[in-house]
Amino acid sequence: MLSAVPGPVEGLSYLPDFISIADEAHLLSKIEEIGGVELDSAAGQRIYRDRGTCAGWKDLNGRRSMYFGGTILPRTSTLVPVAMPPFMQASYPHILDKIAQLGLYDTCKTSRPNHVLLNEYLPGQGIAAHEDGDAYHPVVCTLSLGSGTILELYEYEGQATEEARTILPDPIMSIYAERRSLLVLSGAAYTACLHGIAARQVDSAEQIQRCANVRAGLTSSALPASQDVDRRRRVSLTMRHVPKVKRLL
Ligand SMILES: O=C(O)CCC(=O)C(=O)O
Repeated sequence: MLSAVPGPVEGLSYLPDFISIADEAHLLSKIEEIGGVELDSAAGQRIYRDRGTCAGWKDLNGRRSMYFGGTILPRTSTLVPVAMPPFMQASYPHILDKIAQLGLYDTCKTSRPNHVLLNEYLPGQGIAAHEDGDAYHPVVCTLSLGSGTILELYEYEGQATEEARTILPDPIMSIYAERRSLLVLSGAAYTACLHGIAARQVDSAEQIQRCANVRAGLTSSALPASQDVDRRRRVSLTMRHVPKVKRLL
């Protein structure tokens, strides 16, 4: 069951074991295939193939990312749609159907996310605190594959204005996103906070125990109590709904 995570910020929900171990292995192998990495021996550089789905790893801010569903035009926040790969859409493990069943997107035209951003984090990599912005319906679901991590929420200092916004250095709340879990950001967590992942090799037992979902007993029983946890390669699927979609002729 998707549970609201109690804490100083409203709008976080968490569902451990959203997918099975077999689903996770299947998704990771399909992502590997569609990532299409090959080495350009002449230039000695990695080349990532685009297989007609807009997919293929791209280097972005020191880690690899790719997206499914199409490109979002920055000026108009409009999605130029491209079919998702079958393993996201029409076939096993039916992730987007499972998300639709949670009812989080019932007010959206298609009742489900239409855009998926994949981020790969190697141990020691993270993502700087940021907001997702208003191109999306303000409900974001993140599925973690391969490794857990700690997502931290940050606030702006005082009455922030668009021009002068200082981010408070200490997170206001943290969540342990276990592998195979679904984390949902909505409400104030989406609209009033920033989120990020510290670049670390290991999450200490203390850091994990501070996480609001761990304190509330919402994590899976497989999470080791009072142990440091090494980060491994993690692939996250951040699923969002873009309300404005360009009609293709
Ligand atoms: O990988 C994650 O869990 C977070 C990703 C994220 O914040 C983003 O892509 O905007």
